[in-house]
Amino acid sequence: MDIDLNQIEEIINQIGQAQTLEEVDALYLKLMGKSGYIATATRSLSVISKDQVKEIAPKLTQLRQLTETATKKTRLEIKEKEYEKLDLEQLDLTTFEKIKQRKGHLHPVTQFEIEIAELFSKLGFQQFDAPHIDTDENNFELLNIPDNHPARDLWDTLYIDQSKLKVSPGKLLLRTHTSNSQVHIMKGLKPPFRMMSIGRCFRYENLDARHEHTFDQFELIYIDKGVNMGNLQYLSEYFLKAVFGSDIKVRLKPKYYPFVEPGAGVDGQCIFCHGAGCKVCSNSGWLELAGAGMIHPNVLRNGGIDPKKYSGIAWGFGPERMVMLKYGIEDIRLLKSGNLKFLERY
Ligand code: FA5
Repeated sequence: MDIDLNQIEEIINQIGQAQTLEEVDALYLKLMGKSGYIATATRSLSVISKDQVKEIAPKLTQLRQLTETATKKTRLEIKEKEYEKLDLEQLDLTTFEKIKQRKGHLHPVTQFEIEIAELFSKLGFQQFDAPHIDTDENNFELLNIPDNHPARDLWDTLYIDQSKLKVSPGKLLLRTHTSNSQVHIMKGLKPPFRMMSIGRCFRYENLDARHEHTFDQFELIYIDKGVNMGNLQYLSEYFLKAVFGSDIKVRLKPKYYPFVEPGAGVDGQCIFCHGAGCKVCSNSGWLELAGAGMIHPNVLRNGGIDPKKYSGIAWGFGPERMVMLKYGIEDIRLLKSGNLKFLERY
C-alpha cells in the first residue's frame, strides 16, 4: 500500500498558514482524526514489509509530533492576533479607573456654618440648639413682642394646626428666627456667657433672589457686665472681615427690632455691583446680612437676668446671604434647588 508522506507534510504546512481556529481544527482532523491521513498510514504499517515499517514508522512519529507542534503554535498565533484586534478596538479593561468618580461633599452652606462656628468657638462662644417648633411665647412674647404687636408683621409666621393635639403646650409655630434661642439660653445659664445657635428658620415669605421660605440663621449672644455697642461694632467687623477678607466694607445702620435697644442692621457691600446698585441688592448697593442690637432690658428680665447688673448684645446673621456674597451666587433659591451641577462647584 502507498503511504503518501508528502501529502501529510503539505497539510502540516497548511496548518502553519491557517488564519482561523476553525481552519486549524479542520486540518488537524484531516491528519489526526480516526480516518485522517496519519491514523490511516499508521494502520497501514501492519500490511507493509518490515523494511518499509522501519523506514516509515519513525517518519510517521515525527510527522505526528510536527502536527501537534504546528497546531499548537498556529492556534496561539491566531489568538494573539485576536487580542491585538481587541486592543485596536480600544477595549481598555482598565477604563473603570479613569471614569470620573462622583464624590459627595457637604453642602456649601453647611461647610460655611462649620467654618463660622469654629471661628466663634475660638472667641469663647459655645453652641446651643434651640427647637425648630417652639411656642409663640419663646419666639415672640418673651422677646418683647406681645400678641397683636404690630412688629409681628415683620415675620410671616407659619403656625401649627393644634386642633388634634391632646396636650396643650401653648400656641406652637415654626420658629421664624434663631432668636427663639435667647430666652432658652438665658434661663439655662448664669451670666457672663457667650453663646451661638445655628439652624433652620421658616417664614411664609414672598420668594425672590434674597428670600427663601426655609433658611438658616446664625445667632450670637454675648452677655456680661459692661457689654456695649462698641463690642457689637467690633465683633461685626471682625466676623465679616474674617469671612470676606479685609477689603469688605461693613456698615451698621439703625434698625428696629422689639427685642433690642438700640437695634441695628449689619450690611456688607454688594459684591455684584460694588455698591453701585443691582437687582440682587435691590439697587441699594448693600446686602443686609444680620439684624443685631443691645438686648432689651425686658428680654434680659424674662430670661432671669438683672439688666442693672448685666448688658448683652445679640446678632442674627443669614448664612445663605453670606454664602451668596462669598461665592458670587446671584439667587438664594439655587442653594436649595438640589441642582447637583450647581452644588458641585463648591
Ligand atoms: C431677625 O430674624 C432677628 N431675629 C435678628 C436679630 C437677632 C436682631 C438678634 C437683633 C438681635 P431679620 O428678619 O432681619 O431679623 O433676619 C436676620 C437675617 O436673616 C437677615 O439679615 C438675613 O440675612 C436673614 N434672612 C431673613 N429672612 C430671610 C429669608 N427669607 N431668606 C434668607 N435669609 C433671610
